[in-house]
Amino acid sequence: MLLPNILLTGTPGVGKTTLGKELASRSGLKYVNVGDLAREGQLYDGYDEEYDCPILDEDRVVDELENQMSEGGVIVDYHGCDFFPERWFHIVFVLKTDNSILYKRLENRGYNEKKLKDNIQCEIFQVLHEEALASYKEEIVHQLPSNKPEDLEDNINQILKWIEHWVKDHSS
Ligand code: DAT
Repeated sequence: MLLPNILLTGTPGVGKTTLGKELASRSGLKYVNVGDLAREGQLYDGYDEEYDCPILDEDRVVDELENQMSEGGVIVDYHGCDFFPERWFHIVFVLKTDNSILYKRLENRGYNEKKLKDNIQCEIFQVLHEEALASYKEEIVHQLPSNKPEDLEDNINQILKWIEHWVKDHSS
């Protein structure tokens, strides 16, 4: 059976991991967290002193994922999306969270002032939405609200329905 690949993107803290894991367990699709994948495989290329974090080796991440992406049925979670091959994804969801809610979530994560400010600005200026629109066809890019538990439930149900339709359309 053919299964679609789904990209979940958005500013850190908007709820990609929460949605991705729950969606995977309810759809049977595989969940891949690119941050975890990079950490496990040390897929890094240098260190960013300003942001105090390793720099992702995007080419190695793409190589690492290529086989499973061509098989299909993968949910990818990352706060960036312009380096994945466009052909990988059948649909792209950009999660959105209100600033005050996102601020609290990131504060709880122990982010320092600079990291907090940069991430809130990233959300205000819709950086990931712009990046998604610049990297994928407009008609496959969708924004999803991600403020409260009911949003999570709505998003899961909406995506499960979309998967069901996609599978029906691609069987025969
Ligand atoms: P991300 O993977 O985008 O960095 P996350 O899934 O780790 O984000 O979520 C960050 C925090 O927000 C975490 O404590 C769970 C919470 N959260 C996620 N989605 C939510 C929602 N729809 N309603 C309330 N809290 C949510």
